[in-house]
Amino acid sequence: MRRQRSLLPLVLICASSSVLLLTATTNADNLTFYMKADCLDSTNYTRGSAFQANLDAILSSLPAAAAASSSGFAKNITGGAAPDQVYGLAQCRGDISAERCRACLVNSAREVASRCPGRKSAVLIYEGCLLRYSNASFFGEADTSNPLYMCDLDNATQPQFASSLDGLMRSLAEKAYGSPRLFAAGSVDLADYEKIYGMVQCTRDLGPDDCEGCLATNAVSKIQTYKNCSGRQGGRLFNWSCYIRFEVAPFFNAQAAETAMSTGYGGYEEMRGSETLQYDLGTLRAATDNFSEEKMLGKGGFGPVYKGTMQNGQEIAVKRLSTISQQGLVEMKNEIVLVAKLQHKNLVRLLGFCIDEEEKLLVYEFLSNKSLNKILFGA
Ligand SMILES: *[C@@H]1O[C@H](CO)[C@@H](O)[C@H](O)[C@H]1NC(C)=O
Ligand SMILES: *[C@@H]1O[C@H](CO)[C@@H](O)[C@H](O)[C@H]1NC(C)=O
Ligand SMILES: *[C@@H]1O[C@H](CO)[C@@H](O)[C@H](O)[C@H]1NC(C)=O
Ligand SMILES: *[C@@H]1O[C@H](CO)[C@@H](O)[C@H](O)[C@H]1NC(C)=O
Ligand SMILES: *[C@@H]1O[C@H](CO)[C@@H](O)[C@H](O)[C@H]1NC(C)=O
Ligand SMILES: *[C@@H]1O[C@H](CO)[C@@H](O)[C@H](O)[C@H]1NC(C)=O
Ligand SMILES: *[C@@H]1O[C@H](CO)[C@@H](O)[C@H](O)[C@H]1NC(C)=O
Ligand SMILES: *[C@@H]1O[C@H](CO)[C@@H](O)[C@H](O)[C@H]1NC(C)=O
Ligand SMILES: CC(=O)N[C@H]1CO[C@H](CO)[C@@H](O)[C@@H]1O
Repeated sequence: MRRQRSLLPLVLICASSSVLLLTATTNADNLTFYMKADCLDSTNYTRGSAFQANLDAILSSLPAAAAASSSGFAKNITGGAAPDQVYGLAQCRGDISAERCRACLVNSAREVASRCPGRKSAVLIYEGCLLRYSNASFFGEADTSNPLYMCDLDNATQPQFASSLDGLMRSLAEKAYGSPRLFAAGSVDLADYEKIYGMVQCTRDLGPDDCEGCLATNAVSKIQTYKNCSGRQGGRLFNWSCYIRFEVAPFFNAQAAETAMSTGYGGYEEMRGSETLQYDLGTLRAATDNFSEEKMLGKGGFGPVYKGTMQNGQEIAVKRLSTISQQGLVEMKNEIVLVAKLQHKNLVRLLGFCIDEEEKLLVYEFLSNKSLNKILFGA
């Protein structure tokens, strides 16, 4: 029998060379559990400078922007040009609510200012969120620094632990880099009433390939052998680009994680409930001359696509999903997943949708060039 997990487990925190022993609460709910701050550049900005004003602006706007985005992620650039320009990135763990996302990042913004006062570049990682800024662009660039790790002091006792963990983490990594949120979480049965819970994620500015590199090639294959994590029943390995964690107790919201993995767009249910994204059928009829032949741009696997013009002049593309009732919703969900993936590469934006008794419609921004055709009708 494995030992009962204590309420205040000892956690070993190690950064390349320094080794610390800390007593900390690592319970599931502590999203502001502090993992690491790094004042990346020793150079200070000038007090009262334009850089500082831009930094203040970006740090105060990013938490709300990330929380408001359906993927819990935001990046922004303030200031017109170097040297006053500030690049900022904020991201929340894939399974947490907008409210908790915002709270976590507001905390980070405060904490980063006190841990790295005056610095031109810094990053702060909490369990639930990551905040990073710099005077130079780092978007889309994978970080290649050494990973940091934290390990439970308790050792796993089950003989099959290592192979089960390996299988779980590999499958999660594969799911994560194939998903728009670059996030996956799940569990595997270990023995009666025992499971291993795992989570993996990359920062959402990375492309799938860099995410795969960070997760599969590096982190997942290292987690069990990395320094003092060997044989432990829990651990985290992370750098500024990706993060993996495993425990023998649940630490994520399984249902929210499932939703995040399947749509990456904040969840299908969330979309249904979201007022802003919902279009009224009458409005879309009016915009497309009641789906007239003349407005039809073409026909794709899922149904015809019409060009529409909103009352304010905005041009849209409306996809009318074939109404094989039951299947309609499945198609729609697939479509949202597809578009969310494409959205990641900034191709075409899904503006919203309309679900009505007889019609299921997806509304995109209208692009006059080929990429729209490719997306709407398939390659
Ligand atoms: C969360 O963890 C941090 C340690 O990083 C601790 O200071 C804080 O009090 C914890 N919060 C809660 C609610 O347990
Ligand atoms: C930067 O500012 C911090 C805090 O004000 C100070 O401790 C540090 O010495 C400064 N670094 C340089 C290089 O001026
Ligand atoms: C970017 O930052 C500026 C300045 O804080 C803010 O006004 C703007 O709304 C932000 N944009 C996004 C997309 O968050
Ligand atoms: C950012 O700041 C560092 C340190 O002052 C400087 O070396 C670098 O050139 C700056 N980068 C940009 C793009 O301004
Ligand atoms: C776990 O195993 C390591 C190495 O085998 C040992 O040094 C350590 O004391 C063990 N930890 C516990 C809590 O038993
Ligand atoms: C991040 O950490 C991994 C984990 O081992 C390391 O190998 C990698 O070089 C770092 N960066 C990326 C993008 O993988
Ligand atoms: C729109 O077209 C449908 C048939 O496709 C028709 O039943 C409906 O009356 C039309 N509505 C308007 C406002 O023309
Ligand atoms: C053409 O497509 C690219 C993306 O492939 C997009 O960035 C650009 O804005 C499009 N041009 C027009 C005129 O829509
Ligand atoms: C038990 C164990 O693996 N201990 C190692 C922890 O890490 C330090 C520094 O890397 C090693 O010296 C120990 O042998």
